[in-house]
Amino acid sequence: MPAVQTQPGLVRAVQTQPGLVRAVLLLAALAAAVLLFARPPPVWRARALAYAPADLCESRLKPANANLTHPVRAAFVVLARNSELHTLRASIRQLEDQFNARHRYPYVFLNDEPFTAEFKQAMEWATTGDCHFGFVPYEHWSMPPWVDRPRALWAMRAMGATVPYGGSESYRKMCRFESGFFYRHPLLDEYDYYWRVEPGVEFTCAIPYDPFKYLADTGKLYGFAISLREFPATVRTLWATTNAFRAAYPEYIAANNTLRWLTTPGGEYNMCHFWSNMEIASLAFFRSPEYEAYFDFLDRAGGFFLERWGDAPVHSLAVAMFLRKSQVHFFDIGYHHPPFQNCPTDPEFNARHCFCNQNRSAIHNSDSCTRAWLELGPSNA
Ligand SMILES: Nc1nc2c(ncn2[C@@H]2O[C@H](COP(=O)(O)OP(=O)(O)OP(=O)(O)O)[C@@H](O)[C@H]2O)c(=O)[nH]1
Ligand SMILES: *[C@@H]1O[C@H](CO)[C@@H](O)[C@H](O)[C@H]1NC(C)=O
Ligand SMILES: *[C@@H]1O[C@H](CO)[C@@H](O)[C@H](O)[C@H]1NC(C)=O
Ligand SMILES: *[C@@H]1O[C@H](CO)[C@@H](O)[C@H](O)[C@H]1NC(C)=O
Ligand SMILES: [Mg+2]
Repeated sequence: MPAVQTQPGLVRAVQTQPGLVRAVLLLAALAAAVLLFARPPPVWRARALAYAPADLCESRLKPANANLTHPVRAAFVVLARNSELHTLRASIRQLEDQFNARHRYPYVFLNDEPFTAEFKQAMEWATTGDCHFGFVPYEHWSMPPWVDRPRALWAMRAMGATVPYGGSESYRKMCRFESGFFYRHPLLDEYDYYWRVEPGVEFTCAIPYDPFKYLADTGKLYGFAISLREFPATVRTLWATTNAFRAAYPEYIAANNTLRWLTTPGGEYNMCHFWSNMEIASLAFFRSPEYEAYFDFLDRAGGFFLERWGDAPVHSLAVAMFLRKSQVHFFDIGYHHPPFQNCPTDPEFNARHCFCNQNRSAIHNSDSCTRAWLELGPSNA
């Protein structure tokens, strides 16, 4: 009669070990409370929802590349619309001629809408590297649910035509995606470095070395070609929010950081930023706990929509907080994203390998912050 025996056994356990039972009941109650009330914070909830349906991610591998090994796990990352096929094709042909035909690094194309068959075929033909086409899920391309939508729409209308894309919601989604999500796309999982390429840019000189390998060999984490000053109206509270982040996470701020590059003598933001449409950088930098904490902090503040925070100042403020000067590299390559360009300074290199005019280089523009970057003295932080 085992059933009869276990009943008194249980009763005896309750009588002799009331502490244990109380602990079990308390744990059960706690578990119920957690399940019922403690929903994850919005950022994590949004991230948990994110997915990239398998049928919207496609890899087109070139048989000739089957046995190719690269010195660095790296890829070009191109966010583009189907309608940008032709301007992108022109940019990629130049990139291939000036650099990639000799290296055959792969490409990752991303879009918030499915790529058309025509787009995929054109990119496959324009490139020497393997092509991967990825879909950006809604959760990574949207105004998050915790942003006050009427207030955001009002802010967009108010900014309107006073600054480029001031009234555009899709531009804001793009900036948020490029700030906090591109590096989380599953198609990037197998890479350590990326090079951002946009439709319509030009590569005006041969690139006779491998920038990815250069970063890896030197232990540098971020590279840029052009720096500029941001439109103040787009980042009204970005600096205050960044200061709040620094106060909340002092352990994340590098001892020898480069914040002095982008602050005024009065301690305000001087609007300097690396122009992020061309960056060659480490993905580990973006995937780091400090970068992710910074992005989440900004995302919760809502400024991507309540103002028009660009991914360029966001990346730059992160670089300035988390990296030393020696971890950042100025790639003096021939690069043109209208209306600004970088044209290499060395006259002999320029004459032999370029079709740009050094006099037109953004480094001569008073809005460029590149000279200030190069002349930045040692940190006294
Ligand atoms: N798929 C997709 N890509 C977009 C969208 N908006 C912008 N992009 C891409 O995001 C990048 C930045 O957008 P751009 O329009 O070039 O913005 P910008 O560089 O600040 O400004 P301009 O180049 O002067 O227009 C480019 O690679 C675009 O192709 C969009 O709605 N959907
Ligand atoms: C790749 O390597 C395999 C095994 O060595 C070989 O059979 C194949 O022909 C190679 N493919 C190419 C494209 O070189
Ligand atoms: C910061 O820079 C100083 C001077 O170059 C150096 O002595 C110190 O070790 C650096 N600190 C860190 C944490 O890199
Ligand atoms: C660049 O500017 C200098 C000084 O004004 C001038 O002498 C030179 O011819 C210019 N170069 C080109 C390629 O226009
Ligand atoms: Mg652009």
